[in-house]
Amino acid sequence: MTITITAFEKSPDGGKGLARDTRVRWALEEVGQPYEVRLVSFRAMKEAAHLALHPFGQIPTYEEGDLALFETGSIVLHIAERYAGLLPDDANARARAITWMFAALSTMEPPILELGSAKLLEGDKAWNKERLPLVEDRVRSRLKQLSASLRDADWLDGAFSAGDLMMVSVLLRLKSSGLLEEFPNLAAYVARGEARPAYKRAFDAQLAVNTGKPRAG
Ligand SMILES: N[C@@H](CCC(=O)N[C@@H](CS)C(=O)NCC(=O)O)C(=O)O
Repeated sequence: MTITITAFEKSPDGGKGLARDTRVRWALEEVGQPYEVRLVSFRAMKEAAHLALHPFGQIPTYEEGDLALFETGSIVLHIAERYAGLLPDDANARARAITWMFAALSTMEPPILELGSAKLLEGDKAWNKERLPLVEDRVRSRLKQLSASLRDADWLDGAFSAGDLMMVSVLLRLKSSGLLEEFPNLAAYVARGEARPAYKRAFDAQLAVNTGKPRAG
């Protein structure tokens, strides 16, 4: 059955891989499933056809036969449950990997997104100089806890899983902030994720859309 996802026709990040279709592409590459991409403009995302797939008018979406999904947490979990390669067989280890997916999305991502908004959308406000260090500290305190949990392991809980895929995807947003470098084990963890061949294929595919260059190979 053909899998089709949606992605930005032109990503605001110019192809740095921060648009969330990258994590879905990465999951599909990890499990070896081919997929098609329907590119959507900002205007089309708010029109009825796309809103029927995504009530909040965003990307990515995921279609497979009769199934249509939105929210990357749900999409990546679906891929991980349907295809082998992203979740361990052992039931408890599987539950822990899913827990890390939730941790990435509901504990780590919110303060990281808040930092992005504070820099990009509120940089010109008089109060931003006072607020920004507070927002940075909230991110730092989560990174410190995550760093203590990871210690010197390669991945969060044994073998690479959908939990790591989601966590690395979320942490990648901090790359230009300098915060990751304060926690060398986390910087190395993110680099390990980026070095995975499946991530590279996903990254290159979204970059090709944004630079107009066809995918190599
Ligand atoms: N929680 C959603 C967030 C989706 C999201 O924020 N998508 C962004 C692109 S990465 C988007 O479509 N932004 C355009 C908009 O909100 O109008 C998920 O994980 O799928």
